Parts: sequence; structure tokens; C-alpha cells
Amino acid sequence: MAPLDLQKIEAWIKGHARVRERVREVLLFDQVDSTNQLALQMGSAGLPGGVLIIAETQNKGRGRFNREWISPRGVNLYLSLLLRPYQHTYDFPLFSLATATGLAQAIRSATGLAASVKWPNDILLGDKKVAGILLEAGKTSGEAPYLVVGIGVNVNWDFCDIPKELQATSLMATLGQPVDRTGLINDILIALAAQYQLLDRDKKEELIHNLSEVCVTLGKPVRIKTPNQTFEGIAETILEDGSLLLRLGDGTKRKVLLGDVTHL
Ligand code: BT5
Repeated sequence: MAPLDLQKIEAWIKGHARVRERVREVLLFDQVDSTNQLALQMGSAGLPGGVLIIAETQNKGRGRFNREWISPRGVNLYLSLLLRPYQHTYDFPLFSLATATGLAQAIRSATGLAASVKWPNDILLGDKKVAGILLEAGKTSGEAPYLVVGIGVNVNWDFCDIPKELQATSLMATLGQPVDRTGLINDILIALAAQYQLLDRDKKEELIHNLSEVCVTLGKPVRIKTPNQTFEGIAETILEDGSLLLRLGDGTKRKVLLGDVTHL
């Protein structure tokens, strides 16, 4: 598989004003512990937002709640974008949903595959996970909080190499042919910039509308495990703060901001 092409990525960013506003520097590494960890370190060291970190492999790639993100070399995408949003921290979860929407749209336009979002942070092809998003934030004294948007996409991971217990897939495994990883980064950045712009312009309704169009969780019976409780119900709608509104068995409604969803 061809390695990622930094010059091409930089040239595309330069030629695309909306992306250029968001990404001012790209760092491509052969190997890191975790692109999110590195971006968080840069944030805590006071670096301005707009740094995109990309790696060919991660030794300690991570998911939410410190779970492992398996990161084989040279076949997938591992990206983290350091941002310093002006939005209040209570709006930060919306960046995760905006990222999920943009990522699903980018995969659709690059491959024609019907990628969908499982609220809040999984991208699925059918019922298999093809990509995940990890949002982490931090604050150093006297500075605006920073936000790191981490994205892992299984692109050209051979189906035989994907551990069965993950119930995961890759773009190549589904499409039957490899996908240009460098080109996909370009599509992802363009799609993300469009969704983040909606947030900057406070067009939350439009953002939630875009998400609802690609979100397979809505209307489905689901089980949601939050850090303290488990709920079962019908996923009714996504609210403007990014939370999921559930209708429970007894007819009451419950708002959930964070959790692991199983489609029942
Ligand atoms: C996520 O967590 O889905 C967020 C994944 C974010 C990864 C990116 S890669 C670049 C950046 N740097 C990092 O260190 N992380 C971010 P979560 O919803 O908690 O899902 C984690 C679970 O997905 C694991 O417990 C496994 O079951 C499964 N999993 C692990 N590796 C996978 C892979 N490559 N593809 C699909 N599923 C995977």
C-alpha cells in the first residue's frame, strides 16, 4: 500500500480556504503512542489550535474509557486535530457529533458505501464498525480550553487480519478494492470543515438535521450503558446539546449525553 503523502495533503489544504482556516499545520509520523496523546500534550504546552497529527501506526491507540484502538501499520487512518474552539465547553460534545456526521459523509462520497453513524461516536457499514471518534479536552491556566478530535478509520485493513471479536470491517473489506488513504484525508477535512462551520455559526438545528440523516440509531430499540446505569428504550431524537432522547418502556423520556449503545 502507498504511504501517506504529506505534500499532497498540505497542497490540498492550501487550496481549500475553509479547511485552511481550520488546519494550519500537518505533522505526519511513522509511529506514535497515540495521536490524541500527542495532540493533548501540544495543547497543554500552549500551542495554538489547527495542528493535524497523522500517524502510520500507533503503539497505544485508544478509544473511549481508555479502551484499546487497534492500529496496524500503513493500512488505516489515525488522525488527531487540535482545536481551540471559542464555544463553551458544554458545547464540546457537539464537535464529536459534527465529526461523526462529516466522517460518514466523507466515506460516502469517497467510496459510495452507505456509511452511517451509531450515536454518538461510531461509524458503521451495515452493523460493523469501520471508524471511531475520540474527543478529549484540557485546559491550562489562563488559556482557552483546547479540544482534540481523534479519528480512526479502518481503510485497507485486510478482512482476514481484523480480529473477529471486534465485529469490525474496513472500507476495502466492504468495497472489494483498496481506497486511497491520502485522498480520503482530503475528503474528511473538507466534510469536517463544513460541519464545524455550522457550529461556529450557531446553526445547531442544521447540524442535528445533517446528523439525523446519517444516524442509524434513531427510531431503533437500544440499550445504553452509561458509566452509572443501563437503559433500554426507543431512540427518539437527538437534542440540540447532542444528547439522545430515549423513550423508556414505561413511556417516560430520558436524556442521555454519554454512553455505549447497542442496537437491539
Ligand atoms: C472509539 O472508542 O471508537 C474511538 C476510537 C478513536 C481512535 C482514534 S485513532 C487516532 C486517535 N488517537 C487515539 O489514540 N485514538 C484516536 P470506543 O467507542 O471506546 O471503541 C473502542 C472499542 O472498539 C474497543 O474496545 C474495541 O472493541 C473496538 N476496536 C478497537 N480497535 C478497533 C478498530 N481498529 N476498528 C474497529 N473497532 C475497534
